[in-house]
Amino acid sequence: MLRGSAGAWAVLGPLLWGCGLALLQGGMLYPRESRSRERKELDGLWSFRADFSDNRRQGFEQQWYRAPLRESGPTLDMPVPSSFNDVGQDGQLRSFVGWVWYEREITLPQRWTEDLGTRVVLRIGSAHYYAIVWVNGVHVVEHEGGHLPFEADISKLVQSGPLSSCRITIAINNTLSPHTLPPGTILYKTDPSMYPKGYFVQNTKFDFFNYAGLHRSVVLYTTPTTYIDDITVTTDVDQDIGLVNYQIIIQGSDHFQVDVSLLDEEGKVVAKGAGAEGQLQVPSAHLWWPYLMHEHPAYLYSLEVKMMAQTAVGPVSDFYTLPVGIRTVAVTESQFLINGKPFYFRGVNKHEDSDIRGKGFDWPLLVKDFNLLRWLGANAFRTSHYPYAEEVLQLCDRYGIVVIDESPGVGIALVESFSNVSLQHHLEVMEEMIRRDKNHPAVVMWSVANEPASFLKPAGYYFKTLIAHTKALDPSRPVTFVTNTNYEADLGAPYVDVICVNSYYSWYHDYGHMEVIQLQLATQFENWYKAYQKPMIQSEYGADAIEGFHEDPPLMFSEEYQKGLLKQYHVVLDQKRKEYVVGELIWNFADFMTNQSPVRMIGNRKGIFTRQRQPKSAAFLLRERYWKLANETRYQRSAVTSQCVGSGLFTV
Ligand code: BDP
Repeated sequence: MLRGSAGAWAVLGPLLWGCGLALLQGGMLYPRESRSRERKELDGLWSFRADFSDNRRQGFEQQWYRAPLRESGPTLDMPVPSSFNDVGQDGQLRSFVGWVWYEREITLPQRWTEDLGTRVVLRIGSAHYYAIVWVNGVHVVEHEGGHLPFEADISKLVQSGPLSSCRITIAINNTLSPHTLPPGTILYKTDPSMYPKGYFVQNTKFDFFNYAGLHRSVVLYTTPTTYIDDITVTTDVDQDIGLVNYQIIIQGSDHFQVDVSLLDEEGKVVAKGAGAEGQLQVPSAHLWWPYLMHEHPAYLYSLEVKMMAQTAVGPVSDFYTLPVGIRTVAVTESQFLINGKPFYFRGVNKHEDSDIRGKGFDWPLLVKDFNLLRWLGANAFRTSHYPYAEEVLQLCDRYGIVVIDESPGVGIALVESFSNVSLQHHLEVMEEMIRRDKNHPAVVMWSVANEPASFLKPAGYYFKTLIAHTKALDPSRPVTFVTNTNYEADLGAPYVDVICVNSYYSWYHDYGHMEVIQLQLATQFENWYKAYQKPMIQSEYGADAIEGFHEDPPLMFSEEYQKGLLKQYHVVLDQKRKEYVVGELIWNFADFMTNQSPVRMIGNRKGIFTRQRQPKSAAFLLRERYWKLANETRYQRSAVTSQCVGSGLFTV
C-alpha cells in the first residue's frame, strides 16, 4: 500500500517545516579566516547512532540530545564528512531510512566564550536530508534539504556562563516525500505472507543512491557582533573597462563604514570604493576566461571588504575577502556567449560519489577529478543533480571550468510533486542556492531541474513560476532545466533560455543499433530548434561500459560499444554545433552508485572513468575530441599547448 507523505512522516518522526515563501534572511558567505574571523573545522570522528526503533522516534521520545549520546545507548565512530552508508559492515545501516544521530564534543577557545564582542556561528555544509541541531541540549536550528549549507548563531549559548566545551547533536532524517527535493515515497508492504509487520521501503525516481549523513564539513567560525553578512557581486565589461558592481549587507549596527579594494593577482590595488553599494571600474581589466579559451584563463581579482562600526563595546572592524572574476554571459538565438565570444560547453556531468565515502567531501578525490577534467580538455560540467560542495565551485573559479549549477530538482515525476507545497519549497531551494553560489564567475547558468515530468499539466505553471523567480533572484544568468520530454509535449521549455536535452539513442531503446543514432539525434535537434530557436545543449548521452569488457564487433556494456555510441553522437554534434548546438556533456564523468536493480551492475557504469577514476577507452576518445575542439576555438593558440596535447601534459 502506498501511503501519502503525511503517513510516512508520522511514522518516521516529527518534521516541522512550514511552507510559506519568504525571501531568505541573511547571507551565506563561505566561512573564511580573516583578521577579524577565525574558523574551527569539526572534521573527524563523531559519535553516531541510527534509530532502528519501529517508529524511528525513540531518539525524540528519550531525548537523546539532552545528555551525551553514549549515555542513551551504544554509539559508533562515524567519520565526518562522509555518508554513513558505506563505511561499515552492516547491510541494515547501508539501506537505513529514518533518523540517525551525530554528536561531537568540542573545546572552544577561551576568547570565544568570554569575549561578548565575538559572534560564534555553527555552520553545517550539508546534512542529507532533514536536520535538527542542538547545542548543549538546546535546539538551535532545523533545515530541510541535503545539499546546501545552514547555520546558527550560538554565541549566547556558549557565552552564557563558565564553559569550555560544547556538545553538538545533529539528528538527520533521509526520508524523502513527494514534496522534498529530490522527491521520494515510502512504500509500505503489508502482505503478511511476504513481509514482516511494519515493513517499508523508500522509492525514488532518480538514478543515484540516496546517500545520507554529514556530507560536508561542519565548522564553527567567528565574526565580530557587527559584521559583513553578505556580499553580492555582478560584473560587466565596457570596452576594456571591467565593471564590478557590489552590494554589501552589514548586520549588528546601523552605524558603520564600508571600504572596498579590488586587488589584482599580484596584490596591487586596481580600484577602491566606499559605501555598502557601488561600482568599481578596472581599466584594462583581465577578464575571467574559461580553460583553454585564453592563454591566461580564470583570472581572479580579490575584493577586500573592510567594515568599521561604533558599538556599545567600542570600535569594531570586520574583514572579508571575496575572489572576483570579471566576465559577462549572454545568450542569443543560437549562441552562448562568454565575454562576447561564442562558448561551446565541452564537458561532463558529474556526481558527488566515491567508494566508501559515498557523497562525503574529500580533497584528494576533488583534486584528482579536476586533474582528469583538465587532462580531458573539458571546459565545463553540470552539477547533476544537486548543488555540489562550495570548494568544488572555488576550484572551478580557479581553473576556468564553467558550471551549470543544478538544483536537487531531480526525479520530479508524480503530480503531487508539482503541487504548491512542492513549488514553494523549490522556490526556497533556488533562493538558498543562489544566495550561496551567486558570486562564482564559473557559474554561468542555473538549472532548476533534471528530467521532470514536464509533460504533466501542472508543469507549465510550475516551471513558469520557478524560472521567473530564479531570474528575479539573479537577472545576470540564463536559466534552464534539463529535459527528456518530447519537444511537442514539454510544458516547461517555453520558459528556458537554453534548451538542454538528454537522450539515450541505441541504449534505452534500439538496443545494439548504433546505426539509428545519427538520424534520431539530428531529428531531435531539428525539431527542438524549429520549435524554439534557442541554443541547445546535449546535456546527457552515453552508454554503460564495464571496464575490461571487450567485444568487437561492439556489444552493449563493452568498452567498444560505449566508444562507438559516442562516436555516432559526435558526427551529428559536429554538424549542429556549426548552427545552434552550444555544448555536449557526456553522461557520466565516472561510474557511480545507484539503488540495486537488475539493470544496474553495482551502480551506473556510464562513466568514462571508473568509480576509482581510471580511464575506460571512451575517456581517450573524448580527450582527443575535446582537445581538438579546444584547438579549433582557441582564443590564442600556442605551440606549447598543442605540444602538451601530444605529450599528455597541459597548461594552467
Ligand atoms: C538520465 C538521468 C540520469 C541517469 C541516466 C542513466 O538524468 O540521472 O543516471 O539517465 O540512466 O535519464 O544512466
